[in-house]
Amino acid sequence: EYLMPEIPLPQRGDPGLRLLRRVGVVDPRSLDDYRAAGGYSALRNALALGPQGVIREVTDAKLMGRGGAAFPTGRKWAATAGQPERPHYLVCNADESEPGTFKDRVLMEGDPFAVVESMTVAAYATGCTRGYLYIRGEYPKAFSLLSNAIEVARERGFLGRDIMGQAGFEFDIEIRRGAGAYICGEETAIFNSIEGFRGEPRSKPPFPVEKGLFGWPTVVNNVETLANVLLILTEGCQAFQRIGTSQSTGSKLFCVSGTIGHPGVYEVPFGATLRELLDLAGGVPDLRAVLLGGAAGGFLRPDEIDLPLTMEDARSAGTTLGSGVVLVLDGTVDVGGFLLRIAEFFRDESCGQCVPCRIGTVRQEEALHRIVRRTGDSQDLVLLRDIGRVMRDSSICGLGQTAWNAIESAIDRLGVRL
Ligand code: L3W
Ligand code: SF4
Repeated sequence: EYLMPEIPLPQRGDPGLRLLRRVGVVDPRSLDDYRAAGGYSALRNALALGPQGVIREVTDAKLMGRGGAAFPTGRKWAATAGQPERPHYLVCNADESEPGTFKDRVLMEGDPFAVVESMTVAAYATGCTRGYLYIRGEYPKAFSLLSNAIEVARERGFLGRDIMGQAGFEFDIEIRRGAGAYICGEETAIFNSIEGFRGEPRSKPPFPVEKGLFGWPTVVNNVETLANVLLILTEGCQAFQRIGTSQSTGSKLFCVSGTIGHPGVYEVPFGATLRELLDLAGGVPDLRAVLLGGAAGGFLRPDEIDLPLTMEDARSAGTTLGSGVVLVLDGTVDVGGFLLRIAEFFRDESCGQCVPCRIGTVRQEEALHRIVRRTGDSQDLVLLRDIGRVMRDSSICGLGQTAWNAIESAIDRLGVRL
């Protein structure tokens, strides 16, 4: 059993912040509870709108992916729906392996029927008959609750044939569990893993929307992205867009961890500042830095925490919101040791398929170790930058391309003297 992060529910009573509205409120094993709390009204609305109508709503809501890359969901769905070949597949990416990320777990454990319903809506819009829920192996409770939700939904006519009485609408879900590899959260590595091959990323393009699982057009969406779709369909895209900013619409789940009073998952509208979020989580008297966006993200200094939390502001500040990681470091943290831990993580998790990342992550850790432990010479920093540039420019996937991000930002933006 893993420790459940504290879930404050400041969003309750606030009509704008509702991704977590059923978490801690409904019994996650009960479909009746779920329906009494609004469950399956989004799918009913989707069936009335028709597949094109659903894609239009999601596009007009300007929903962007919440797994880190912020790709427009409507564009992804339209691209898959438009592929003439059949079958189409849907994959819900519930691998959630980014260090400091635990938001999808809260949704899956607290509102598992919403995951099933949102996958069914996505399948309806994009013409998928089969969906895979790829969940990290370290989430046994979420796995059990989701397995139950799928089974119950199937028994009650919410999965299978003629779903909710809609003649000809057929869709079912299979769960696959990861086995501890971070890289299996990369969308094409998921395909290989499901197909029974080593979990190694494929080169893109072709993008999954054209050639994905088993070579067929495939939609891959993160759990939180799909949770937003339910809100768009029940509230309408106009109401959804009123929350957040003109470019970053809706609200966002942030995983606040590290040296802070009340670590946990917090839902705030896009545009709330980092300072407001830190205050909501209990504040930090002796703030040293915040790692925003995870191991692939970047550090912010204490004088930068008035940054509005939006995709566009994070980009302008040279970082990313990534998967919602807000990792707080106060004056007690050994920053050099923390960076070494990040380097060790990337060295461990590189799948080894391409040379720049396989060798680069090892050399990066070695050079950083010499610098932090003061056993090297002045050339080590030059070497570190060279390795970082090569990994960024020539690795196949995001792991190698971003393995130097946090370390570079600690040196250049935080002014950490190594
Ligand atoms: C159709 C095109 N589709 C791109 C699709 C692509 C994918 C999505 C984003 O994630 C992030 C990084 C970290 N036609 C398309 C297209 N797509 N062009 O859009 O694609 P891409 O390649 O920009 O990014 P990505 O490799 O999918 C990288 C974050 O992931 N990360 C870790 C995340 C971890 C979690 C978690 O633990 N829960 O989310 C590590 O790098 O933030 O920004 O679907 O197919 N022309
Ligand atoms: Fe594997 Fe790293 Fe290459 Fe990605 S960049 S394919 S993780 S070796």
